[in-house]
Amino acid sequence: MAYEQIAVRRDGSVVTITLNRPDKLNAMTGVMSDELLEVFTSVRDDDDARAIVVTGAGRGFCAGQDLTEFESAYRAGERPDIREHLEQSYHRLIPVVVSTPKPVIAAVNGVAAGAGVSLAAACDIRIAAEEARFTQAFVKIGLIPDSGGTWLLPRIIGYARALELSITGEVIDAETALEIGLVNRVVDGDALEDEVSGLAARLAAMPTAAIGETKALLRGAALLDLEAALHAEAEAQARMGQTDDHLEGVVAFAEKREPRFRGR
Ligand code: LHQ
Repeated sequence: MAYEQIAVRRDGSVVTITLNRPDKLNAMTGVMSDELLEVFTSVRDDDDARAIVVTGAGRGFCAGQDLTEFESAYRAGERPDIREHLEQSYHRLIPVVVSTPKPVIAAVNGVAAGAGVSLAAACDIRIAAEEARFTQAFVKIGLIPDSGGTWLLPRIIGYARALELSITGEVIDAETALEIGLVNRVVDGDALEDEVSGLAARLAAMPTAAIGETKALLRGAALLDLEAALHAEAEAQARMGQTDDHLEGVVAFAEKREPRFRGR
């Protein structure tokens, strides 16, 4: 399938999605959002796709909403209906990224701004190039953090830091992002692709059904008390106990060999 604003590559069971508007730092348009939604939706049901990488072409990861999409309306003094725009794009895309039952890695190759930070935050693991920068740019144009920004960021870096970044719009570099836990690792820009493809391949070889359940449990646990979390764990563990991968894992351990997991 050919896409207009993203590129999709398959290496074995790893799917790499590249935001592909490098001249505009991969700013998000309606087309890009629809294309991402389509890939994430199709990968969800594809048993052979077992890890996903999201990255950007050129020197940006994603500069957030493409502000030129509304430019002529703004210049004419009009106030666009942002609610409708959000509901049509980010409200469909971000929950699908977050709930994808496969490991999703953001390879943050360059600047991430606004909804670009939300997209990275919706992924499970963020590996940043040294050149990466992050800004909750919304406030600089008189907006609040949308596209999940109020929900995702505090969960990753805590309330105080999320609030500070959100009300200042401060641009932070990759090292600072690492210090505050916004990214899991920072690597030399030239090493980013190898680092991420190695991690993605390792994750794709894991029991990915258990990874999907773990993601859902960790996400849901914040809303539960301990008793309810224990119950949810038992329900999921009962399902995992029935998988081929659980059997294979235990047998491989007993036989002192590497397990061969298949994601079911
Ligand atoms: C861009 C953009 C961009 C278009 C760089 N759009 N062209 C949801 C719903 C509805 C409305 C509003 O918002 C939202 C959610 C949001 O995401 S709001 C936040 C939107 N994003 C921003 O406000 C970030 C705007 N961009 C910037 O602040 C800077 O470009 C950053 C800090 C990202 C990077 O700065 P530089 O490295 O200095 O690059 P640059 O500014 O020179 O940009 C390079 C090119 O990319 C340039 O185009 P040009 O044709 O002049 O070379 C920019 O115009 C274009 N670009 N961001 N969001």
